[in-house]
Amino acid sequence: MNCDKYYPYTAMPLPYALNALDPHISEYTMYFHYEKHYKGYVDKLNTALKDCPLMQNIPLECLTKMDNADIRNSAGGVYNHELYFSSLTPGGCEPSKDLQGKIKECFGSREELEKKLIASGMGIVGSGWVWLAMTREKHMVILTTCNQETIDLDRLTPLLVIDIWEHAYYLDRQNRREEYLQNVMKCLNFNSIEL
Ligand code: MN3
Repeated sequence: MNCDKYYPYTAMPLPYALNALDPHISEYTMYFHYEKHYKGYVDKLNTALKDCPLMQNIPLECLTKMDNADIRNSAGGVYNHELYFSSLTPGGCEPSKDLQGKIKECFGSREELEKKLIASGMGIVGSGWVWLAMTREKHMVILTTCNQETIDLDRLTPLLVIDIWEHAYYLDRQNRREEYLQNVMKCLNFNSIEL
């Protein structure tokens, strides 16, 4: 996640090359997504915080809940995208034994988990995010948020997130969101999850 926890924020380095997720997600899409959309949110957040000295010492996680819409949306744009890029890895990876057990306990199987992630992504009207998260009771759940909203980070630990904004897939797949989601399933970074 963001190396600089406080203002001024700098962009997280992409953990893989721009073309590393090809053919599931093209270099062209990753270029615009990482270089333009994500870095744009980092800039917007710094601009929004520039004249708010009291907000500059508040951690990013808390900024995602602020009343000020400029700050909240920009902070969500930074936080959500950093988790999204970290949720993907070239070629995907197998969950650890412990994680496999947890997935079985909460969803029945990895196949069922993937089906539910895809169905949740298909269910979003407009732009948003699909989250795999852990409750305080150590139960894994799937949640969705709209626009740049983040899940309640006081009550839930985010494990993976999938970007359902059209910019995440439109260049590659136009309106075929399900095809995008199927391809994301092949890139999920289960190694990023700590139980
Ligand atoms: Mn995005």
